[in-house]
Amino acid sequence: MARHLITSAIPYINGIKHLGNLVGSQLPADLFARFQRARGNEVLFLCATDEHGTPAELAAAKAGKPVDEYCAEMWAVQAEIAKGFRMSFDHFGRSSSEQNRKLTQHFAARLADQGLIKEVTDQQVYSITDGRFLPDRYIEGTCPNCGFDSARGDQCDNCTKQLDPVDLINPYSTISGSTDLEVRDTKHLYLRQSEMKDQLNEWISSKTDWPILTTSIAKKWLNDGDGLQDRGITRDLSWGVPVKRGDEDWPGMEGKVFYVWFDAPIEYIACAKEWADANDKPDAEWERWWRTDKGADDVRYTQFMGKDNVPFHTLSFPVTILGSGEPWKLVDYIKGLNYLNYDGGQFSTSRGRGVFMDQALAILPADYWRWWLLSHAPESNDSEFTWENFQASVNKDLADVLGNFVSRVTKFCRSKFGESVPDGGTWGAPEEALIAELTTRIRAYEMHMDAMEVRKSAAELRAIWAAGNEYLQVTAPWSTFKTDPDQAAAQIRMALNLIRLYSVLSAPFIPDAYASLMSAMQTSDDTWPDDVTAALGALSIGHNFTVPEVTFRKITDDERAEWETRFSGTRDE
Ligand code: B3M
Ligand code: ZN
Repeated sequence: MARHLITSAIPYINGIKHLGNLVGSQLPADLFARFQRARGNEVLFLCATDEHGTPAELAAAKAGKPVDEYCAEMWAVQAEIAKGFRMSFDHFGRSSSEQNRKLTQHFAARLADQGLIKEVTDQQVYSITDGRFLPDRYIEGTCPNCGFDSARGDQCDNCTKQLDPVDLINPYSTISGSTDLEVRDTKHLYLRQSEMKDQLNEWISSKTDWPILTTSIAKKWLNDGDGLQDRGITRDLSWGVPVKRGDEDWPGMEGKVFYVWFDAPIEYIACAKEWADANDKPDAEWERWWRTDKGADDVRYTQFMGKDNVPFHTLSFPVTILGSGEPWKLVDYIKGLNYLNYDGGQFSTSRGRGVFMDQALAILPADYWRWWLLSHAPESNDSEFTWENFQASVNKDLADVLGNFVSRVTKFCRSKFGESVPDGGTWGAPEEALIAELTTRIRAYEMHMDAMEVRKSAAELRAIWAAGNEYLQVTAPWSTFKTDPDQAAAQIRMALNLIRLYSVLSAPFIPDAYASLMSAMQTSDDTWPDDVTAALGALSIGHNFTVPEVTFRKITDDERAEWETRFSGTRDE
C-alpha cells in the first residue's frame, strides 16, 4: 500500500472562487485523492483557506467587517461550497490557525539560526493620503516586465512575475486611488534565497518527471536575468502571523507580520496538525506524513496548483523547508495547471464575469461541473469554458452515453425479467471481445490517473462507457429476446454488471452518480476491477436492483441561452 500526501493550493479567503480556480487546483487534487483511495492506498488530502495578507484585509474592509470575523465567515462559506463540489479533504484548515502561527514562527527561527535571514532597511511605498505603507495588493501600477497596466505590488497577473511595489510604473493606492506616494524606510526580514540557488537547481534538475509547465517556470526564475533574489518575508500590516523568532520577540520587528506567501505554504504542514488535533490524534499521526525522520520517507507528496503559484512552490517554499535544516518532507510532484478562460475572455472576480462556485451549484449538481471541468482541464494549454461546449459535453457524455446506458438496461430488464439479475444463456465471443477491450482500457485509465493526466483519463473513461453502448448495439438484447430469451438474459447480466463497474471506475470524477448507481444496483461492493472478468460477475444471478431515477438530464437550449446571458458579467460583488 502506497501513502499519498496530497495538497491543493489554498484559496484566498477574499470571496467565492470561480470555476477556473476550482479546476486549477482543488478539483484535480480531489480526483487524484479519490482515485488513490479507491486503489486501496493511504491518503491524506489537505486544503485550507489562505487568510492573511492584503487580499483578506481589503475584502474585509469592503465588507465592513473586522478581518477576523470576515475570515471566520468566509471560511465557513468556502468549506460549505467545497462540500457541495464533493471535495474529499481530510481536513479543510485555516492559515490563521494557532498551529500555523506557531509553525511559521518556528520556521523563521530555524532559518535565522541557519543564517538565512537578514535584516534589511527597506524602501517601501508610503501613501500620504492613506497614512500608511502600501504593501502588495494595496498598490497597483504598470508591470515593469510586460507593461500590463494593473499589475499588483507583489505579482503581475499577466506575466506571473513576482514584483516589488517600488518597481511598479505609475503606481497608485488601491485603498484611495491616490498617487500621492513616497518611498520611506522601514526595517524588514529578508529570506536569503540566493544562498540556496545551487541546492534548488540541483533539486529541480532531479525532477525529470515533472510537467514541463512546472519545471520551465521554476528554471526561468532560477536562471533568468535577476534570478533568485532575496525576498522580504515581513510586512507592515496588522493582520497576519506576528513576527517572532520562535517564542521570542524579534527586536525591531514589533507590530509587523510575516508576508502571506511565507506562512501560506507552511499551512500545508500546519493543516496536518490541525487535522490531527481536530481528531484527537497524537502528533505522531501527522508527523508520519511530514517528517522524514518520523515515517514520512515512504510518503509520496503531490501538490496541485495554478501556474501563477508555481514559483512559490518550486522556489520559496522549498527554501523554507531545505533552509530549516530539519527533516521535513519535500514535494515529490507538482501538478501545475494553466488557466481556464470564460467564453472568449477571462473569468473576472471584480467584474463578476463567468460562473462562480456557488452559482454553479445553484443551477446544476456537482457531477455535471466536475465532469466538464475535469474532461476539459487546462493541462498543456489554457482551455475555455463556453456554454455551447458545456451543453454538448454534458448531453452527450453524461446523458446519452452513460445515463442512457443505465436507463435502457435497467428498464429493459425490469420489463422482461424483473428487477433482479436474470439467469440463462452463456457468454461467448462478443463478451470476450468486450472484456478484452475493457481490460486494455481500464489499465490505460489507471496509468493516466496515476500520472494525473486528467484529460486523458476522462477520455479513457468516456471510451469505457461507450464500449458498453457498442456492446448493446452489437448484441441487441431486445432483438435477441424475441428468438432466444436465455441469451438475452446473459447479455443483460453483462450489462447490469457493467453499470456497477462503471460506477466504481467513474467515482473519482462523478461521486454522486457513483453513490446513486451503487444504491440502485443495491451493492456496496466497490472492489477495483484488477480482474475485469471477476468484476463483471460481481452482481450474481438473482441479485436485486431498482431502476434508478434519471442519472443525468440534458441541458436544454433555453437554459443554455439564459445562463449565457446571466453570467456575462454583472454579478454584484
Ligand atoms: N492563495 C493564491 C491562489 O489562491 C494563493 C495560493 C496559496 S498556496 C500556498 O491562487
Ligand atoms: Zn507583467
